[in-house]
Amino acid sequence: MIDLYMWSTTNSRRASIGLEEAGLEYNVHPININEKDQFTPEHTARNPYQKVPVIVDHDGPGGVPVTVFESGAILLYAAEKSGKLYGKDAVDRVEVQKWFMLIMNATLPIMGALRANPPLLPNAERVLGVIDGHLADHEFFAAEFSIADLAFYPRVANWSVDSLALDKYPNIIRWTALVGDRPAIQRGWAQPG
Ligand SMILES: N[C@@H](CCC(=O)N[C@@H](CS)C(=O)NCC(=O)O)C(=O)O
Repeated sequence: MIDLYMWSTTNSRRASIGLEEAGLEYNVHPININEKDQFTPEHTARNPYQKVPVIVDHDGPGGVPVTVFESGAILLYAAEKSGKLYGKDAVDRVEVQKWFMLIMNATLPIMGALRANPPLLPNAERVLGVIDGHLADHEFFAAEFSIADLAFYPRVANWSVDSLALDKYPNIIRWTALVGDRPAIQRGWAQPG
């Protein structure tokens, strides 16, 4: 069984939708970051960076318990453990990896910093233009729904910075609706309940 420590945040829901789509069972433990629950000694032992989400898999590789922090690492872990969400073959896995890295390394940090740092707008528009162009002729980032889709969805589903209107990106809008219709996404998005 997996324990998921999360709050009702974009990064946390990346983990809950990932576990749902992977078909892995998990128990949710709310960590109320408004009440500073992330700074308790118990949570600091799980994640020295004192953030959510974190998972503890009591049946990790070889039956050894493991703790995973960082939502991207949790997606990779869920894909490895389930054998799902990581491309339909070795070639497609390279597609998943490219888009997953572009999203985690370039897209999310820029979008996340935009509210506090408005001059980043051209950078955000540039990378979103690349993603919109890719989604113009791809249903998902790779041949099948994957961790690349899971990485991006929480950011755009929860977007609220006025300077950047996502309706300039019709393919991202179409893709967001398609992903949001998936029952597993809806179950994960409803967490922590
Ligand atoms: N890169 C991390 C970011 C995690 C993160 O920033 N979590 C926020 C909630 S969305 C948090 O725990 N904030 C509490 C704090 O910074 O004290 C990830 O993807 O997991």
